[in-house]
Amino acid sequence: MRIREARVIVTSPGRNFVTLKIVTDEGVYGIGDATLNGREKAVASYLEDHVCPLLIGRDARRIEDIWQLLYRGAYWRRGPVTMRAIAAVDVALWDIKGKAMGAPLYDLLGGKSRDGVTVYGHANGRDIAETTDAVARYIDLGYHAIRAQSGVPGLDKPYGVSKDKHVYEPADAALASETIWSTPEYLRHTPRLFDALRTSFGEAPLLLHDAHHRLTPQEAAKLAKSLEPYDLFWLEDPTPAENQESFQLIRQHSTTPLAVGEVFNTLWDCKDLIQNQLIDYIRATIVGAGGITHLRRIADFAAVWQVRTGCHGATDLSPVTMGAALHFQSWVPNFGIQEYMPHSAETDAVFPHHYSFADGMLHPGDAPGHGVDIDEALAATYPYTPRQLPIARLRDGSMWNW
Ligand code: KDG
Ligand code: MG
Repeated sequence: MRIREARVIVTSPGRNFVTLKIVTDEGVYGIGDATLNGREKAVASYLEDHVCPLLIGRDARRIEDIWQLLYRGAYWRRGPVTMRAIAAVDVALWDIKGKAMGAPLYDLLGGKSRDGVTVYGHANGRDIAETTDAVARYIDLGYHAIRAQSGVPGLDKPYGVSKDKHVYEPADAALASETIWSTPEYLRHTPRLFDALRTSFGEAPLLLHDAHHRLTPQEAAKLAKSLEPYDLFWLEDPTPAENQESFQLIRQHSTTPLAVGEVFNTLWDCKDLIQNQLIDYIRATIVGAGGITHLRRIADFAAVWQVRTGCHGATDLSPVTMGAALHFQSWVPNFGIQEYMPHSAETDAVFPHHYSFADGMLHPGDAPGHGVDIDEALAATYPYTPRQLPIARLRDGSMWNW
């Protein structure tokens, strides 16, 4: 089964997505997601100019060899652009293999390890009262796990608070919009938020929070310690995971579980955090970390240290990534949780899919491959719209981490 065609589809049904479609000489095709929020065209060019020509004529069944060709063969390894391009090819080829064999992806990986994939939803509001209302709505919808973010008094646009209560879409301007950040207010406010949530909802809901890389190690330790009474499922990205040894400082002060890795691209980015037991959940996902072939290696490595998966699942990861992630998470033995932000109706129409939500879980469906398709005619009606993620500055104008 030879690859006859590989083409890139850039579409913007509510937000931008980059999709790779690989077609074989037997007519079976597969699709993969290559979206890199705010930098979409870089991956589209990497694929079109450098990867697609390499694929033509190759045996579509040789997924591992093609993965190694793209990783080792580029000489320039790793990074968000390269690894997304590799992920798109890898996922499209797994999709083809599943369709050719008439098997859902979870069966190719070794079969289901669970009945459904527990997901967490995103509750947010301009203040604690609004976030409390949002958590109540998620509980009504059947969610057992909820991420809670709230506006901070004195801060105009804190991370994670959306205009639209259901779809959180931070890439909101053609050129990055500016936000102001102040850590002291945030550190005082966040324990009050979780105190209010536990008072309103008791012990049962699994509560999560994302600090989005904004704290220093000492501040992160302080926050993790102050959140201990509220028994979080996880505290995400408390500090940028560049200097990974600094996580030791957080660990010394708190037992709040830590989740890191939505910006990681390979096992090399997370191996120290995992093997030194500095995190509890690894957030790497299919599109960010080289596809199923590489994410499987990360998950197996993490299992040795009882670190569990918590795949990134924001709306900038297309339904193709969500579908593939749900098959992966249905199989992976060391499953933790899956992030879920439903896509808009426009996005869902362009990417018809077999996954569905019931009782706090997503189910991948039983269609062969990953079960997500693309309606190319509809996709063509949504041209690319330049959008970038915001930036953050401190009150004195210094650049900070958004
Ligand atoms: O594109 C950036 C988003 O994916 C990111 O800000 C979302 O942090 C995020 C999360 O946890 O979903
Ligand atoms: Mg995050």
